[in-house]
Amino acid sequence: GHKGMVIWFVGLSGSGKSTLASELERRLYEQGNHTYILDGDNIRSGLNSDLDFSDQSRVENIRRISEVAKLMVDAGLIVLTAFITPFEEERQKVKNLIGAENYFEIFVNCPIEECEKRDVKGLYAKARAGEISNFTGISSPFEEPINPDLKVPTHQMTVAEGVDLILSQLKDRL
Ligand code: GGZ
Repeated sequence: GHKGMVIWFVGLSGSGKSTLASELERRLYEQGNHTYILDGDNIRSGLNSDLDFSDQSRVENIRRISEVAKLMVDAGLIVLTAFITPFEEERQKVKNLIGAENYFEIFVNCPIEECEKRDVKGLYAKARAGEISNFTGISSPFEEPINPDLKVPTHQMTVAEGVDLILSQLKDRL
């Protein structure tokens, strides 16, 4: 039995946020927790389908997600979010809205060179070619988190090691 909380992943496209979130969800579920993942697949396609990748839309994207996450925390869920969340000011607002005691911020600090080398979806190539504008890390800013609860360098560890690290740090917060 746990109280609701938010595990908020921050990082570049291709850094591994969604991969870590789904494996972490699997492990938390095994331990009897009730979880929910918020990511681009279920948020940007629906609730936030009116938003693009301008700075203003990213701010609004994160604002709505944080309000949804807050409702889910009130319902007692462990919410895992996987969004770039490029601005420090927005991350501070999320933390204030959710409450610091229920907020755990994970910086998936894979360097852009490695994200671009992976280029899982071919988006970096398109951004370099000018086919995608406002692309984070190339033509749109990414502000590194100032004080994350944890950093997970996915270029230096396996998914399983990353999730073990998260669970070890999360233990006394669950
Ligand atoms: C960044 C973009 C862009 C641009 C499409 N910039 O790797 P992905 O594909 O699956 O995840 C990225 C996702 C980023 O959306 P977020 O909601 O996480 O961003 S933010 O928190 O800044 O609001 C990427 C895809 O959308 N994508 N165009 N221009 N990522």
